[in-house]
Amino acid sequence: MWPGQAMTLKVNQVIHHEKSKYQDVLIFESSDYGMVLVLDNVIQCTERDEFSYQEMITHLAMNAHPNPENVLVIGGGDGGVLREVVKHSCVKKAILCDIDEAVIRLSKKYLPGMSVGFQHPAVETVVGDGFKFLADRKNEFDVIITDSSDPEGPAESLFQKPYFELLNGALKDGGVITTQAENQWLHMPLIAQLKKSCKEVFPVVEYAYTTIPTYPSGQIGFMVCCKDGSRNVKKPLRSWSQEEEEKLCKYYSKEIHEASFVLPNFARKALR
Ligand code: AAT
Repeated sequence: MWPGQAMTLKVNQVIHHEKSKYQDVLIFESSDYGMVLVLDNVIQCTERDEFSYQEMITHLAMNAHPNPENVLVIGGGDGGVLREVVKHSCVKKAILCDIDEAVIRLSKKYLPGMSVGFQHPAVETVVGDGFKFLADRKNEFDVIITDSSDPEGPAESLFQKPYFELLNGALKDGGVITTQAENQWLHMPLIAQLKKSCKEVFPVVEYAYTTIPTYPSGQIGFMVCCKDGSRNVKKPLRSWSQEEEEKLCKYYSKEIHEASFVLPNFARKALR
């Protein structure tokens, strides 16, 4: 998905390598980025920079909702998004549905700083396909976060309109979603198509992005959508005090929330 370019990390040691039912799963210890989780040759997270992605994909949605009590995470088997979700004391239930038990099992063993999210009492874990899981869920969640791998592989269906229709149906009134929405330097046609599909389902659809050295081209975006047409998801509805925010988050702040929706002209034009 990124022709003509590659990302290299120095490997200290391969820790684990297996073919799961769905994908090639590799965990290695890098020289400078800590432990790294790789699925089908694509870096999913490193201990050094994961917080940027996990905080942003979570708090953009959570803080665009007035009172998120029931939260669903699709994908996210490393547990990092759950760790962020349960930082919000209003959360009563957080369900995670990842297709691959191997990701959950290995993250619990080798990525403790992320999988700590599974230990919270509000968390329930389901192993299964996110698309199928959503088929039976109606009017149940305040926030749904799709922390999925790229569309080539088991996550393909999570980038298409029928999936957004299922998300919409599973949300309560006023519900908010975020989804992993790729890189503006590399995937503009894909992002434009994604935005179009979301716009056919949700009245509010906005693209935001974060910086992260170990994802292709150093950035990754999110589609943030809301069922309530009058909501401005670009401004946090709720925020922590600066002191709390600095204790809880290494990347996200209320200022970054707003700034992350400001796009360079080439991207703004392509997504208009
Ligand atoms: N927070 C780490 C980042 C990820 S993990 C993506 C997860 O999505 C994986 O654990 C994978 O098993 C899961 N997944 C893939 N397809 C499905 C599906 N159909 N249903 C449920 N879970 C699924 C994302 C990194 C983004 C990388 C960007 N290049």
